[in-house]
Amino acid sequence: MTEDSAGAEMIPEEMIESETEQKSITRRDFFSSASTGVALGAGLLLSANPQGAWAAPTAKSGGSAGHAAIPPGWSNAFHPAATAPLYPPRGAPKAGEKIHEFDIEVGISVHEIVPGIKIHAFTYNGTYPGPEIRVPEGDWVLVNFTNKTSEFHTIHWHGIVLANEMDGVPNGTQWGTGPGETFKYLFRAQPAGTHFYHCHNMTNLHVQAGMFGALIIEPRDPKEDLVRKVFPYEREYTMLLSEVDTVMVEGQMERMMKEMGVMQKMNESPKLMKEMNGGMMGWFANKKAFLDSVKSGYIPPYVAPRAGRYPAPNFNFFMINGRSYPMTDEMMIRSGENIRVRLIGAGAMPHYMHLHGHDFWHVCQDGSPLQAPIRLNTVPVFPGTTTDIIIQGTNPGMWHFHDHSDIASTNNGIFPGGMMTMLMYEDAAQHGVKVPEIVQVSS
Ligand SMILES: [Cu+2]
Repeated sequence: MTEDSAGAEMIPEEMIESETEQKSITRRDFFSSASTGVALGAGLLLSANPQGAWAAPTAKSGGSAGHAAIPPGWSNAFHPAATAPLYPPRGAPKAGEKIHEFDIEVGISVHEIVPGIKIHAFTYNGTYPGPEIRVPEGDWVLVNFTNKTSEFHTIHWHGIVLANEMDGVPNGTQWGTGPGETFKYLFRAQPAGTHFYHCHNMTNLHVQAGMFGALIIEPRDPKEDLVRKVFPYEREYTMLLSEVDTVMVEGQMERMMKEMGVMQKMNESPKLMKEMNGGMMGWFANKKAFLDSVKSGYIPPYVAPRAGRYPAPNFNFFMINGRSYPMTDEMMIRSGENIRVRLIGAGAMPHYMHLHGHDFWHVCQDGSPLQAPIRLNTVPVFPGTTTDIIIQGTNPGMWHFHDHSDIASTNNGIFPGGMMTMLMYEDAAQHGVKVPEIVQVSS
């Protein structure tokens, strides 16, 4: 425990799930019968399959891509209707359609970023980040979301084309899910590709505190996956990129516990929340109500912030899947192998992921295959975007893969650390390359 996390003692022990007691996601897959009991209103019919226009590759990928501008076999014709949903986003599961059911609970956990640095976290099922959800396109996803904290939370399904009521925007598409409440999210998994989910309440705190996770939608027919056709691969890695100001998170978690009583009262009465009309939390019925309040003396919190309440974050830890170097997981590869890496900009800062000793292919953006893959050695991953790359095993060794923004290569300002991992060749020795096993924590 560091001085930075001095607020930790303020949180009652019973609120905290031990990091060793993390619950795994439970999953039940079933097919819909006529009585699913979850209806979303009338369905919207679409007559065309917009992805049907995607031309199939015409040639087999012929070995190494070499210096070709575009890998052989890549063909992704532009289609003006391609952003129309493949399946109607509204409506309920019909008989015979598959439903993947998940139970997700948000609780408070202690999360260790690197040895010696622990923070209190809001976690989906006890892990930071939350569990990866992976489903085929077109199937239904049913998530029973239960809140075991004293705060309001939601789950926003980022990049998913779904019914408006399922979008997870608190006081927008739903009331925030309050203490002890359960909200059922039901949506079709579409479009295929790399996506993620996160809390949409007080995102500056809640996302830093751990409320995000990967949502991977597999193509209905994996054999028709353009990426896989051109770059056959067996192994893939998902990397959620984010950062945290540990001082801010600990301070605000402490404050949250102090306000617990008021929050619970508001939860008992959404009406009360409306009546308060911005008096406490800054929620207004509409723009006019907000402007009227300002005219009659209401001072928005950003005008005169109470000391220490909303400090701009000063990020001091930069993470891949919730851990900083040297605790990040390595990527494994063999000579001649393709691996797919799904990079997700889950935090608030851009990151510039750079691979040593290789070029790679940027193949998908925000889930969709690009018009043509782009050959790069550094790819920017902006907040809210996802970027899929293919790394080809062409240069045995141990290679750095990291955010090239130098501030993100530190832990609390000390190099090396942060958003860094290694591409490790399993067959390096067979190729005469000696790969050292070194862990460095200071320079
Ligand atoms: Cu939240």
